[in-house]
Amino acid sequence: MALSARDELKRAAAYRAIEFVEDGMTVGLGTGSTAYFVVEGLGERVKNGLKITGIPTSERTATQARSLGIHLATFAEHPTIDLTIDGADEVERSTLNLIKGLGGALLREKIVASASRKLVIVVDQEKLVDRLGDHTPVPVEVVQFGWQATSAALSKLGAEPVLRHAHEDHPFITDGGNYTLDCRFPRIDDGKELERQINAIVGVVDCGLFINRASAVIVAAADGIQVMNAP
Ligand code: DER
Repeated sequence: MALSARDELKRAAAYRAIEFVEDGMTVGLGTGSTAYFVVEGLGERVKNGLKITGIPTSERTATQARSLGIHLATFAEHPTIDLTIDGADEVERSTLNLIKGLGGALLREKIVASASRKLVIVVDQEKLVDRLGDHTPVPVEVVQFGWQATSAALSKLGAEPVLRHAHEDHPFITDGGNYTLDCRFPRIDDGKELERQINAIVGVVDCGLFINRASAVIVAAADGIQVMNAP
């Protein structure tokens, strides 16, 4: 089936990122439609003899990786990860700070990112923004119990929290068994401080602000691929 123009860009960014993967690496495998192409490309290289160990950031990524013969492990065997390749929902041009989580996997993604020596993000050009929050709400993963009170506390930070649903009257449940509140903020000037305030709220597990975490961002555009390195 022919790929859309946007999927071609996502695939191009993904295949460029795979060039960073070396034999013997432990590789964090991201989640989402761009990370899908990363796992696809790694599967091809594994078929050609590449030896890697994958740490998946979601059950769906684990299923895809297994189907392609990629050896998976847990943090028990590999507490440190050499390189994680993942997507993002927004990339702030000037800082490479990210909003992640629209794919529903922010908690495992952030745990894997935190345990990684390098985090390479793969996006198409539409994900680039001048300021975090320009296009995307900040996903916040919260425990189910008392989520309404947690939502009220997030509103006090200036957010408009919306409970994410999988179907009409079924809230989306993350791999970790939690809810997600998508929080649109009017303006985000200090992502680190906002992340601290959000994560200080009782009931919040973590949020999709990935501040000072990306080592590099690979951006695919119609006129080519750009590798942006963190300042
Ligand atoms: O949830 C995430 O952070 C995922 O990486 C995802 O939202 C990235 O978006 P994509 O599906 O366009 O790659």
